Amino acid sequence: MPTTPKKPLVIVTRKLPDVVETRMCELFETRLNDDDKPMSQAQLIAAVKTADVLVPTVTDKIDRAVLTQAGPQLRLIANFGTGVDNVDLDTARNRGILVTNTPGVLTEDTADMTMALILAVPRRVAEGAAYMRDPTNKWTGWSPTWMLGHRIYGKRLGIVGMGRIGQAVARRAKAFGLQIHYHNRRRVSSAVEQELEATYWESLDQMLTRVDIVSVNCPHTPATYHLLSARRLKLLKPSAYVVNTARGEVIDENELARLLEAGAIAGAGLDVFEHEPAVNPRLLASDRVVALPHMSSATIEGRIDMGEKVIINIKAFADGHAPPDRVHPAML
Ligand code: 8YV
Repeated sequence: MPTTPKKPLVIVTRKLPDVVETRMCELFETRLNDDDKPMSQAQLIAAVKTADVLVPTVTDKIDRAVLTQAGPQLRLIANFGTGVDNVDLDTARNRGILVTNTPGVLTEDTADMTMALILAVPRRVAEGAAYMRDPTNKWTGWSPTWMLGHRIYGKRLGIVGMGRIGQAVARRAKAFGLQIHYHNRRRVSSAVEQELEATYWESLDQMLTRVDIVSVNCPHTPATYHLLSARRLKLLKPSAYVVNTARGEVIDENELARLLEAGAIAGAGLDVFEHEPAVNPRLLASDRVVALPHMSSATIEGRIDMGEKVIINIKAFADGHAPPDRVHPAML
């Protein structure tokens, strides 16, 4: 009689949408985290000692200290997320552990939220909404000189990182009348440049001196850590805005806070922070900042799509095939 292959033991570090968890439990021997409390390092180590597959998220640091404790049965880290800066990819590769992610399915949602911040900061959307909600304020009606923000139509947007999300931001921004400028390791195809009427800047420094709004849309890798360094942030015009829906680590957050306080930058729309979940209090204190709790990809549709990608990667792996979303460090 043929034997049924053993189902892999899959440990999921955070609560996922019900439909995703149900399907995972049908397909694999799955251990869930019902109370959604982030795992401690000791719990992560215990998980990698027994799991065949680990499903972590951005809140789990799967670093060298964790990976060197992994048992030989751990063969796949199926990250629930596109960014994989939470995983030490070199150590994983050296130990023969595959890493997969969930690319593509959160592009449009993240680009929508980026556009929302590009609008919200110059047009003071959060400030206006907070004013109306505050019971100590009594709105006395329209005034020609009150709540004036800045027009975005006709301004220059500088996109740092012209991958899937950067291009999706550019498409939206173009429709709002922004002129698209971008910096990327590689120039994108001329067809894409033509569609977006986008200007390529090989020099990030030069682009920063010219743009009115900067949008960070590149992954966080060793090469992009503090890409917007103190020196580069100082190149921005005092009227410029900074929007970040990628990773906090790409910007020198302390310097950003300092420049905002000094009035050397006009404002910032931030969905991500350098030391999450800690947020620099100087940023929160500034009325030039719209801060969001890392929610750019937070749609139920997106989370289910991410879960489906994770399931497809694990299923392919369990069936002896190459999972489709393998992460190759050299390609990051
Ligand atoms: C996710 C993200 O919500 O996928 C990413 O890279 O930044 C987020 O939008 C999170 O990472 C899930 O792990």
